Amino acid sequence: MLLSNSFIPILRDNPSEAKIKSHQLMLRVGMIKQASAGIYSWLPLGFKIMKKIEDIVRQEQNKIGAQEILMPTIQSSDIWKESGRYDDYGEEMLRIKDRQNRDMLYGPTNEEQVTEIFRSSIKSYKSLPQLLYHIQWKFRDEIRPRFGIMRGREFYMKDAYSFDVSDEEALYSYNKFFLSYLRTFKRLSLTAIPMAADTGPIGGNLSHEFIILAETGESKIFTDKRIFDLNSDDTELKRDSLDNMRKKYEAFYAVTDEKFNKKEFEKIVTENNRLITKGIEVGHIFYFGDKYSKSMGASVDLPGGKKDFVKMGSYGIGVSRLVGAIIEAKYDDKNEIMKWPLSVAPYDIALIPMIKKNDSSAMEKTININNELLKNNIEAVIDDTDENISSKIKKMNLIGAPFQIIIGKKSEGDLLEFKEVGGETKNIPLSKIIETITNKKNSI
Ligand code: P5A
Repeated sequence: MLLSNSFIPILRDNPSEAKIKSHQLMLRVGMIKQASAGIYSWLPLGFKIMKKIEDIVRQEQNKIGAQEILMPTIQSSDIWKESGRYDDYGEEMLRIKDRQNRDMLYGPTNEEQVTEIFRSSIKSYKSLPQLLYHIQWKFRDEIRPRFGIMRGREFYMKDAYSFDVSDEEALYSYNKFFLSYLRTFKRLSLTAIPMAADTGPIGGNLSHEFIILAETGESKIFTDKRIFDLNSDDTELKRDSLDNMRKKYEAFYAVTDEKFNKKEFEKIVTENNRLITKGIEVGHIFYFGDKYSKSMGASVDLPGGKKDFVKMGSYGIGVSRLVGAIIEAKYDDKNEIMKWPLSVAPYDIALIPMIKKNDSSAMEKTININNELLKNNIEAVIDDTDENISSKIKKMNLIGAPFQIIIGKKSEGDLLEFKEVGGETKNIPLSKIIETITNKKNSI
């Protein structure tokens, strides 16, 4: 991609309305454009990154056997009246009337809609479990939309729903999502800690929020810091293995402020292991049994001829919020350097030619390099403008491709001036650069 042809409107300075670094960077490099309070258009750079995040989320859902569907953004109020949440949800729900004067709404979440789909087709325990998910826009008329897309009114969410025959089976499903969340956030190069949390308007009594540490986060957390040393690498999709994984995490104190109890915290966690800090909630999972299936009549035939209401859970990831969360975790705002994890980087590498007047050689060399990169599935962004080299590097540091090649005096013959952002500059041949990037990509 040539920068001169791109729609990446970069601002010289940080926009004054943005209070946290993710919001600043997103406006500064033109990833998003506000349409109205808490509602944004996604411009090419931001959209590209969000789509890459979405792909990883999708792959990890598919790996645990969840099936993708797409439910509408606009829902009928009838199903919400059945579940009893039409009145409970309050002013956060955007209510709409159609031309027939029917009450409609812009979905803030989809428990009712998916239960309605389930009950109309699945009648027997033999068809269980069912894990369904979609990735769709939501609307919540938040009192205080802020920090850009972090707390938007319109936002992009992956929401999954599980249907099982018993509590025991439902917890197996819950644990599959628990694992898939740990794997998803790891691939996004984030350390997200599962924390016992309140269930709020979704309901139920078992719930975990997945939180990444960030000073600017809205969630207050209280935890035993040893939980950060855990990983789920050896967990398999089997009952015992999943059970052990969740137990391993639950063995450490980790809660949000709604669940915090000072006495308990100080009793269980020794002083040097206590961590009280803030974080960003990037995912939230719930188990609520028959809360929706009972009120909406979603039951299945059991082996002995009896019927029972299915046991359900729901599982959310804030896909649009993750764009901001990754910036909060990775952006060095003092030096104005963003390094996107290779798994979601908008471009793999930046090519920065030093272009002299009446001399096309640097640009020709750059195009040749780009052709070689393309053959190897490496996507580059090329600064073909005639700005000076330091402002070009500044721009590329904000765009955040994780690698850079400067095609100038120090790139002679076969040896190119190459660096991984944040690392040392090396003079190496293109073949070596391709090998380095390909190896890193393959290990994601
Ligand atoms: C779980 C899936 C639910 O809605 N129903 C379906 C359940 N959970 S939740 O915690 O309310 O939301 C899931 C995730 O969505 C993100 N999120 C937001 N992102 C941006 N702006 C918002 N206003 C917003 N509200 C929620 C969070 O990442 C949350 O974990």
